[in-house]
Amino acid sequence: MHTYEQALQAGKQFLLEHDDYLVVSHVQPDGDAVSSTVTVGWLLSCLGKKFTMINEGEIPQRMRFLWQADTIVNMTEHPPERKYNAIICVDCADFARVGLTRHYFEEDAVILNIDHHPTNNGYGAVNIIKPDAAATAEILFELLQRFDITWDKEIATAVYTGLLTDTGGFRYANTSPNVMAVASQLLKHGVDGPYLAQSLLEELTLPQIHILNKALSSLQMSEDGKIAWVVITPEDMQECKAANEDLEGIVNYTRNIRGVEVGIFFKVINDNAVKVSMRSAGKIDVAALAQTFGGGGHVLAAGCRLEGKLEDIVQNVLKQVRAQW
Ligand SMILES: [Mn+2]
Repeated sequence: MHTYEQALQAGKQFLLEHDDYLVVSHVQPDGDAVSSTVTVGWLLSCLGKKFTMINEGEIPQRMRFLWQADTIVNMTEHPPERKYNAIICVDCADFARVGLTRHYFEEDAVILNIDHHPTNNGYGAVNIIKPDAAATAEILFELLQRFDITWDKEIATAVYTGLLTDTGGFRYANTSPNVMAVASQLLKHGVDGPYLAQSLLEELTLPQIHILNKALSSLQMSEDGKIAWVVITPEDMQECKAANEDLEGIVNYTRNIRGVEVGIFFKVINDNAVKVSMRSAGKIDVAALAQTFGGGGHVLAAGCRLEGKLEDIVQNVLKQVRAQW
């Protein structure tokens, strides 16, 4: 049987036997994606390896303080000039999540796939997948333990950032005893927990406040009070000078209303496409719901993208949600 420990050893081997690595994470990177990218980069630099860190798009401003995060190549600004043969994918549930960075991969490239999504299909030549890990950063902590390296505040901060953001500040159900044990180790290396919580989870930019205001003004509830939803249009985005990263967390307000079972955020992309984010209070499996629309995610947090007019999509989604009980 292929155990987790064997996977970690195979991953270690992969990091030792190649060189000139490309480290990639998923499109629209979150805290875990950025922290996992720089953590692998830091480890490779300790090993004296050549490496390039890349993402399809921009790294959110609030994560750029992380070790070498400002050197992560933004692919939209730097199209591929050459290709890489040894690829390390972090926090990518399936291959498509790497987005356009795949143009940097040699056709016969070997991939090390490190991830914690239960839906990961093992697309790598070597796969380290631990579905009960709260974050990819938690797996990386365990991988780093298998190397003879000296921890410092910077790398501990990077790993902690992934744990902090993917557990919603150590609050979600994935906050296991192991998460707290790892966080405890990282704090001993000098991580400033309150500062990270403030800058990564609490602090809001002015565009964020304005777009949140717009979203909350659009709030609607079903008659029985079990479904709540908000809508954001491209005009709202423009008016508030908001970027996609400013929308993070908005959907939670709908689900957090007392009595609500499913909260939904409809983000109008254009006249014929809407991005739908769903959150469940626990009774409804929104991943299954999203799958019926061609999307996916976790049981309590999922999403999909639908073609059509906003009004039709809202009615269709509400109908499907109601069909769940
Ligand atoms: Mn993650």
